[in-house]
Amino acid sequence: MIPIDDSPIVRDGKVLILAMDHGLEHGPVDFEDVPEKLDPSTVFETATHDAVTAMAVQKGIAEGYYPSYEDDVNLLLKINGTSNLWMGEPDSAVNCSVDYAAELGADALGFTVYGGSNNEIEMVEEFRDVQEAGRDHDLPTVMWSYPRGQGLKNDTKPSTISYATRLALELGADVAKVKYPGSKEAMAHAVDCAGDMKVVMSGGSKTSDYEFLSTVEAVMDAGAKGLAVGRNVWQREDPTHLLDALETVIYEGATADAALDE
Ligand code: FBP
Repeated sequence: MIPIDDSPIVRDGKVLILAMDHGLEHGPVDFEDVPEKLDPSTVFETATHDAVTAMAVQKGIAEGYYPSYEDDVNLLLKINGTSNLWMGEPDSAVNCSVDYAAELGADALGFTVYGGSNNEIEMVEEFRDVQEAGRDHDLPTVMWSYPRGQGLKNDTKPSTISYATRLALELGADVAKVKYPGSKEAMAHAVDCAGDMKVVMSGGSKTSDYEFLSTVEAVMDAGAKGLAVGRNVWQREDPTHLLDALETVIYEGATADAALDE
């Protein structure tokens, strides 16, 4: 097993994953204000920024577009996913094998687990297969650890996010991607619950530069190791400007104010 810090998806112990699986998870609605981003090449171009340690996509996007970027971008292959057309209890179809992800050039695997869903048992069993096959291929696994389901009314409350990070640690994830629990203190507790596993924040819907960078600053102060972000980067007119600022906050410990002054 390769230490996670030696993985290409980690830079100086930190992680900045650019996610673009929204066409599956949310549908074309996320591209309404940025129709040019429907072309995955545009987001792969953004992912060539030095701040980005990996780009997270589904199999079809990797097959079609990654060959042109494999020298410049690390690939995080998302192994499962669900569309917004699915109206049932939270679940996520496994749509790619780990062997095939490795063949496509993946540097890491991504897998969603909806703890608390009525489908949790099956999802965790599927995660077991993916995590163990990942070990065989020396591919770390990033868990999108998103507790949700009919029994969970608030999926970002502090105790839920702490449970999400702990669950990921105990199931063998290398990195847990969780929603922001609303405060630095709550994030610090979620990080404590994760032991030595890396915790990164999920980006969420687009906010202002300052609001987003301030939240990232709080999350880094809380001991998190970075971000897995989509819309807050690629829905911007100038993603590079925000990535420049994120680079200083994540890797150099700059404040949001300082990062925006540069
Ligand atoms: P954002 O930064 O745009 O929120 O993306 C992170 C992400 O986890 C994506 O990988 C995924 O498509 C989406 O959020 C799923 O979010 P949700 O299930 O909460 O709608």
